[in-house]
Amino acid sequence: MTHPATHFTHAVTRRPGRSVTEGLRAVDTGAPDLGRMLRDHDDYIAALRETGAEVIVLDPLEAFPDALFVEDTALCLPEGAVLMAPGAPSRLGEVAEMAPTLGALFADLRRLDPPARIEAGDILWTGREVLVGRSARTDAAGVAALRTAVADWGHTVREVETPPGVLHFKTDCALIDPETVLATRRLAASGCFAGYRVLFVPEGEEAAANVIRFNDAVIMPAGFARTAEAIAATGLRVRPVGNTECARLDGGMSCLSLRLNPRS
Ligand code: CIR
Repeated sequence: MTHPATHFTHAVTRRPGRSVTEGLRAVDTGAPDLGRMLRDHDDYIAALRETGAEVIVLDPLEAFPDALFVEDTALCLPEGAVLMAPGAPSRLGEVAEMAPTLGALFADLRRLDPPARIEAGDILWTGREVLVGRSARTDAAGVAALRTAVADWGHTVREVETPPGVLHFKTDCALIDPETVLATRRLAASGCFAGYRVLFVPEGEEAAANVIRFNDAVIMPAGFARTAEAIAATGLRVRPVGNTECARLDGGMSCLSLRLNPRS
């Protein structure tokens, strides 16, 4: 059965540029290797296309080192899209760069404005509700602004917590189907997934929690065998993609795309 929270006709991605070596990171583990990152990015796009999706590939933005992490710029819902107000000052300008692309895909494009702060990496739409994790990037005003923006589309926003030290709420969880989330124990500990089936990421593989369910596939970072096994046990096709270079910038599978069903 298809559902608009897990099934998409389109994805939007952006190629990394040379300036990606200046991208934000919590801990410096060395500059990412652009060549390897580009190869992994090609494979990511291929993985999306294998599911039947049309993938829009935008040009790099050298002025914005983190611009490949397009997910943070917008929330796409069946009724329309909402442009975010990123909490990282260096990322604010990415939103205006994304607006024309989404404006061409959605007749109803809304925007959230600073000083409210909200990045869509903190947002998980489960089909039933919109979960938003308060984090170092997303504040109460951002959550409130989103709540107002999507109310007349019939969406309920529930504020949850992104634990300290975790960049975004979705760094540590993903939707597998409308009833099931993949999550780390540290994220689920707050009880935020009461009412959902939780598939726990095996201990030591916390970096594998950021996956995307995209049509028939779950696209996940390569190198996490136990998580891959747990996901495969649900009957879904597992599609690994290398993520070593984006991981240096705290980025993963969800960060690299906007997933959507255009609505004109
Ligand atoms: C940042 O710190 O903003 C980027 N280096 C990583 C963004 C990852 N995006 C995401 O989790 N949605």
